Parts: sequence; C-alpha cells; structure tokens
Amino acid sequence: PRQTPRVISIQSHVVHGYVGQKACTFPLQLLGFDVDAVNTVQFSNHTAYRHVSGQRATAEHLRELLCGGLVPNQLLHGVQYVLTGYMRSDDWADAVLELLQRIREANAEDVCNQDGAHASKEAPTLRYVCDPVLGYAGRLYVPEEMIAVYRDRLAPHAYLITPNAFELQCLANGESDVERACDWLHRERGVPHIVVTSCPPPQITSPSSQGPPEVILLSTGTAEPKQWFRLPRRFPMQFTGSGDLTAALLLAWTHRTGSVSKAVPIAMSSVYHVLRRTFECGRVVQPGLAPELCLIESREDLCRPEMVCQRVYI
Ligand code: PXL
Repeated sequence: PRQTPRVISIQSHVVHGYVGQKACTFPLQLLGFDVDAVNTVQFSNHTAYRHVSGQRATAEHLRELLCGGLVPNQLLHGVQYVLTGYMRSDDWADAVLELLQRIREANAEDVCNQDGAHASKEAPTLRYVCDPVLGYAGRLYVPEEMIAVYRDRLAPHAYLITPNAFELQCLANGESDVERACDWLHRERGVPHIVVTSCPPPQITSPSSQGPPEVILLSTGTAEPKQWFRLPRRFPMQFTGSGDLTAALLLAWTHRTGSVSKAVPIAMSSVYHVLRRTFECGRVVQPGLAPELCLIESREDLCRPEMVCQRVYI
C-alpha cells in the first residue's frame, strides 16, 4: 500500500507570495508529503503590504468541510500530522481541537475494524505541530487573547511547538529565560518538543564578521540536556513566511529522520539557504518590505541542503 505520509495544514492562503499555506505546501510536497490544505483566509498578499484584500473563513467553514466531506468519505483515516500556523481567533482553535479528535477517532476505528490477524496493530500516531504565531521581538500581531489559547488549549495537544523567543516568553507567562520557559511548558502543559528560534545569543558568537548568528534551542523535556544550534548569520531584514517554512520543514525532517534533534540542523540549514537567496536575489516590490521568499529557486536546498547549522556547546 501507498506509504506517503499525509499532513492536514491549516493556514492562510495568499494569491501572491509565499506565507502560510504557500510557504508550507511546496516544501512538504517536495519532501514527500501529501498536503491537505484548509485555508483560514484567502488574501491577495500578506498583511505587511500597503494594500490587502480578501476574505476570512470561519471555524464553521472547517466544520462544514469535516462533516460534509472529509468525515463521511473517510478522508481523515491514516492522517499522521496536523500543522497549524497564523490564527486570529479562538473559534479556530476549537475547530482544530475538534479536527484532532475526529482524526484520532478515524484512526482508532481502523484498528477495531481489522481482522484477527492484525487486531493488535496500533493506531497510526497523530502528531500535531503547532506554530504559536503571536508576534516578534516584543510586538504582538494577534489579539492578546491568543496567548492563553495557545498556552492552555492547543499546546497541551502538540507534539512539537515552534515559537520564537518572544512567543515562548508570552506562552510561559513572561519568563524571559529561554530554558526555564521551555521547562515550564514541559512541566505544566506536557509539551514534549520545543524548538525556539531567534534566541538571544547566550555567549554564542558568530563565525563570520557579518553580525550575530541566528541561535536556535531544542528542548525535549526537563530531564534532557538542552541542545543549542547556530546558523552562520542573521540577515538584517524581516522576512515574512520564514516561521511558516520553519515549522513545515521541522515536521518533514522529524518524520524522515525519526527524531526532532536530527531534524533541527537539516531543516534550519534549508531555511538559511532560502533566506540567504531571498536576501541576495529577492525582488523588492515595496520599499521597506522584504522580498517574497525565493522558495522555488531554492528547491534543491529544500531537498538536500548543504549543512550550515551547527550544534554549539555552552
Ligand atoms: O507568515 C505569517 C503570515 C501568515 N498569513 C498571513 C500573513 C502573515 C504575516 O504577515 O499576513 C496572511
């Protein structure tokens, strides 16, 4: 039987550019996933542009997709991953929880329906990868209520969360120490894996003369040693969609390598090459706005990145 892993990706869709669904689908497909995309909005472009138009979907629309087609056609059977990104309202969080529940039921049903020979086979595990999109560097870009939604309702169901350092601090009730904030989420919310991007550099210096490096922390539980990684540099540009891409690549490489710690250096190397190419070759369409991610041009780097993400010991 076909072994292609399937992801349900709940993200925004933009006509032009590469954020949300458009930043995740192509990389996931290149890395061998079927992507079932649920669009939370359809906008002309991302919201940092001068003009934006489009429509928002409601959580009720997701329920219609579930009840009218996905559930009765048994299309949730065998789904192994759910990925969520940018969400602005808590009713979407409820709909995501309902979806997770429906998939678990569908997968459990498969086990019950097997004949005696396979009766002991376990249900496929469902892994929820949650990118808790809240903001960056001290600035929230969703309503403040979303902090509690991610912290109390979604994080407890996640296999992996991918906050940046600011989002992590929001989730951990203001705790600014990155390691302690992760431990709070492990202990109090049961999150097994946390990858934190854009960490304040703790004595980690750049190997190049091009400014500070990008520092990433992987935390896999209070009892496990924290793992620190660095990329050669941070680019002096605020890209849009890089967080969406990061979450998708971490999901893909965790599946392919069987471990989050093997996934981090590979996924982050790909992200680095995409950002470097965007910085060097991207097309600027509005002054002050970073170019759209050079995702298509980076297809080779998405499949087989040159490794530039190093583990560092501090
Ligand atoms: O990458 C985050 C994102 C997702 N979706 C939409 C956005 C943004 C960031 O601006 O505007 C519609």
